[in-house]
Amino acid sequence: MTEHTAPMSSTTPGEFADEIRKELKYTQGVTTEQATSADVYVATATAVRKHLVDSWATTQHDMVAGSTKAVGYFSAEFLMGKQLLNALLNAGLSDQFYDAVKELGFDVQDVIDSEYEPGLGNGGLGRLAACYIDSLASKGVPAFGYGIQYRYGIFKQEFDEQGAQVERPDYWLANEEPWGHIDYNRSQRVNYGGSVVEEDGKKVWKPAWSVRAVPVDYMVPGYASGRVNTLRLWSAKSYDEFDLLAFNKSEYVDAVKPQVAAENISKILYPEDSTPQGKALRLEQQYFFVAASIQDAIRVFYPGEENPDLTTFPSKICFQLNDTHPVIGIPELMRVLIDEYGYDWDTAWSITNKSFNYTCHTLLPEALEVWPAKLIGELLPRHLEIINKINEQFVAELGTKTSDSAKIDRMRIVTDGEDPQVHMAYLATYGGSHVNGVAALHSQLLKDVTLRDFSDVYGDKFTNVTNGVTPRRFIRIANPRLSALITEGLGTDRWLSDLDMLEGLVPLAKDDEFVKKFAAVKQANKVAFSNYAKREYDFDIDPNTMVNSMIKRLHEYKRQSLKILSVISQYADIKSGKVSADDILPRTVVFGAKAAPGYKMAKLTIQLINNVARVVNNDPDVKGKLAVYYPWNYNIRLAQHLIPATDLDEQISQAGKEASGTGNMKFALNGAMTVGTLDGANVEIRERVGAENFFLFGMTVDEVEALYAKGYEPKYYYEADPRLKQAVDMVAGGTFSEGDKGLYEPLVTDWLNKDYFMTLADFSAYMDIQGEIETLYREPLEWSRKALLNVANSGFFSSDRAIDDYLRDIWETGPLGE
Ligand code: CR6
Repeated sequence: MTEHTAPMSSTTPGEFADEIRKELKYTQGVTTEQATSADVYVATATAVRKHLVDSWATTQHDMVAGSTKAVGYFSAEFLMGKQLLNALLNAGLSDQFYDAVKELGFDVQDVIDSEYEPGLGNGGLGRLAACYIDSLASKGVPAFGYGIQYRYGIFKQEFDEQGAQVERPDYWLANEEPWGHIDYNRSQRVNYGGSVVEEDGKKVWKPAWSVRAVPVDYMVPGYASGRVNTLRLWSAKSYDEFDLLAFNKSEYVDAVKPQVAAENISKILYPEDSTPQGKALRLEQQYFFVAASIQDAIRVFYPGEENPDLTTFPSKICFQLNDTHPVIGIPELMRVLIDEYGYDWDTAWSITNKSFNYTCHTLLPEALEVWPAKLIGELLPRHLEIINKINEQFVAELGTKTSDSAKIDRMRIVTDGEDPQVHMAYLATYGGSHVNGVAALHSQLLKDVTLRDFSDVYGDKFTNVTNGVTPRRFIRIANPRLSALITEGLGTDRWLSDLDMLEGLVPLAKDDEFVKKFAAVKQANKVAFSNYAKREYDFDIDPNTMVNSMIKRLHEYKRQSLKILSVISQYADIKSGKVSADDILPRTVVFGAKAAPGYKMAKLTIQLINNVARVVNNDPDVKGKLAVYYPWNYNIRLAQHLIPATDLDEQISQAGKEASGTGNMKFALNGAMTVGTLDGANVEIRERVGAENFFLFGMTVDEVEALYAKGYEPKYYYEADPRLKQAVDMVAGGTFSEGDKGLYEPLVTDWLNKDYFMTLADFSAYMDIQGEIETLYREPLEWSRKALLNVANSGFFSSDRAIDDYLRDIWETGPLGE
């Protein structure tokens, strides 16, 4: 007997079909006969929302009326992915949906495909935020996601004839968007510029301009919790409809200028991840959503109160700062408490300190945001004063803790000198209660290296929360075949809200029949992916080859170069007949990655990959043995299709550079084997799944440091390994640029002379482990057994567990009382 705990609405398919018909008619004004798949998608979304509204209202009521502290997750990015299947699952309407759509005479896939994926994030950090609000709701913890509803999300990636990345605007809001509810009645004013004056001994900020922040609310339904939280994304609107005076002079363009400027604030997502963008507009965006959210939280938790007692604020809600982007919230809350509610500095500081916590997502010191004080002063003059005062207090406090003046100097939140700079990570560390890294190794390195001085003095603040991913989207929805098999194996579907239960599969790894079923699931997923790739990209992927994927942002530290050099080497070996036809293990290598538009090396790497794909895929000598595909515009939808179909996953960053990674977790949970370095969360994945079930290679953090210290010379490695030399020479010699030796020159020069991330130094180890990988793959049952053990031992990487860690160690709160 299988136990089913998944939510199940009592609505019948026929009733749900009627609901969809009604929405078509009364909301969209089309008859079922006139309707298109896109209409049916919108009508279904509207109908599902109605199923969730009561729980949404109750959750909000219980949150405000009760005494459970809520969480405000502040994030400049929420990479939500498509909403329909997730909402249906959590509303208990998945089965009814399939039947209802059929009854209405539509193709289910067409309806699902009609949803346009919102791209309001760059990569891991934004997707993590989406997983966390899913888990918070699924645990019944009252929470808000607070962010920005960008009008243009991450660019759409295309490749031109030469294989180079072309960025196209992603005007996602030009499509019907049934999920967000724009609430003009709960807008907030956000001020900028101007100056600070003294009035009656009080500092008064006289801003020069303001923007209206209008909330767009998205329901965040929990899985099997009966709770629905809110993702509140702010959209910028102008107050000055237009300047009539200018208009009368027929200067229409001038008349709408302020309006256009104001609305620019939420217009576009910056497409850089891991590198800060020191642009004024970016700071405007950061302040915009944070200021609106803080006012909003006060409105929500002290409804109608003129003079709320804000000393209770930290018991109502705490704010998590997702990276440094929302750190301006610290001086903002100070300003609100002192200037608007009349608290003294110390009281305000105590409230602020308890209200904020900070998650750091990087190890690269240059990736921590630093703003010129001058820029902050121009845009937020009162905040700069407050930041300076925080800095003075901090430096004085440090004086009582250490006599090391050089250290105090290094730690200053605002640097000394002519052009002072504000260190947002330092402000966050001092201004909040806790700082966490995102994997065990990362948190250790934060303490030992990146924020070492701070951990010396404020050691208690530092903690680790290893990232996690939601099993609802990344197993249940992305991989229904595997979900069904897990449920069969465990005799229950409760694992979907308690992922540690996957351990119950460990004994089944000894059962050959079960392992064969598991292998059959993977094979079916590969066939499904091959069909998808044909439909979407016109690729001809052979599902009987090993599917080997590398999907993530394009970054030098992630080392897509290492992968493509190895592919080139394999290609050369097959072509030269060095390996006999019988020894070749047919492989399909799939890349997915966007590069920041201004990141030249990354873009050149994309071009190289595309051209290697072109050469390899058109070469009859390697047909059926090696193929390379690069589906453009990697997004969550593609991830949901590719991850379940992958045999081998690449996590090959230079040790000490990837803070965590979350793709690695999704792959392990979907039964891919990983080839990886001891970096980020790979370390913990390997510990949990077992060293024998993980393909480890490459230098460790210590070895990397030692090599830097010794003086790294990439040419030495190039000369030492003929496979590497051949691969680099082929790139340099024009094999992948129709004889043009200039095209990849910047890449080749970098590899041979600088190679900061030591791709060349790790190349031999990477090639050597391929033998081990291929040997195991030739034993399908053993491979599948190990892959199954990856699934069984990866329950720890659920975002539900990560949220438990945050609740226990950082937020000190939990589910709403009944
Ligand atoms: N780029 C890290 O690089 C981590 C995510 C989420 C990143 C990545 O290793 O898994 O955050 N960092 O914690 C930043 O965005 C600054 C990322 O996504």
